[in-house]
Amino acid sequence: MAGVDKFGVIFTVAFVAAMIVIMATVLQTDSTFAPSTDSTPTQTYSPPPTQTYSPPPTPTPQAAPQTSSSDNLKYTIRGGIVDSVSSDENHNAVKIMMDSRLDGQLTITLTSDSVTPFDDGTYFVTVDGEEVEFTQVGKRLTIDFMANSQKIMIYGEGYKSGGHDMSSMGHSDDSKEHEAMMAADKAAADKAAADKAAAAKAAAAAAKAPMAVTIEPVEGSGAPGCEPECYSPSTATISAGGTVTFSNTDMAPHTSTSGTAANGPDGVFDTSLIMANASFDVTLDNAGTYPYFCMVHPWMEGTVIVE
Ligand SMILES: [Cu+2]
Repeated sequence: MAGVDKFGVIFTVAFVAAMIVIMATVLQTDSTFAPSTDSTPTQTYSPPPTQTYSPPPTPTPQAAPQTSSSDNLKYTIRGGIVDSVSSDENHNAVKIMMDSRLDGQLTITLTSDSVTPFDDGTYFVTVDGEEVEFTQVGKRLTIDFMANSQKIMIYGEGYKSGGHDMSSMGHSDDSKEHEAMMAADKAAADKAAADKAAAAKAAAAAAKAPMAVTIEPVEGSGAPGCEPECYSPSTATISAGGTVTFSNTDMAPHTSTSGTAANGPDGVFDTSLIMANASFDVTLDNAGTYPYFCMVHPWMEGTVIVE
């Protein structure tokens, strides 16, 4: 019995001790849930920030838009990189040199300083010398280009109207524009030459000999001494089919007889004697040079040229 009791006492003591520990634990635990009746701040648990791994952005130069500004022009490009942007004042143009490995698109915002648009506010764009379509919103142009394109030119007022300066066209990297402009200039020159020829022809027509002319004996031609210009004009020119009016404004009667005083009349025409204040018309249809003289005063000689 004593052994049993001893064991029971030890068990009881151990049990009580265990209960005390349990109660203490429960009470302590309860205290954390009890409403706070004093100013002791409630302990709250704040977990440390979760560390998350963010890989650095993978550089993708061919696909990522490259945005920058050069020469005060803002642009964005896809499919390539821009090497340079510059204004070409001689051509009133902006030149964009680029390296494109893919089909891409350039969006650029122009300024009044860089290139002046045409009167309607638009521009003229070439990619490697070929005119291309583009989208324009205000001064922002969006230009598509093919892979391996190297140069975009944006032209404004003065390009189409021929305002470029010939002396400034020697840039080796402008060879295609140069050739295009030379071709345009040649066409313009050809047209100018054609216009000039047409004008010359018109001028020649305007300068064509008249269809009528009046020839008069000079005053006092009835006596020697007026030669070799006893008729005025002494050489007259008319067009074929034109008419020569021999008008006698002198006091003496005269004739105008084709031929020469030396060889006599040749029979082409003869006014016969024209009295003072009278006249005689001769119509000549065939081109040629017709000498004539006065039968009365053989020192009077003249020439009619028919063209
Ligand atoms: Cu005469």
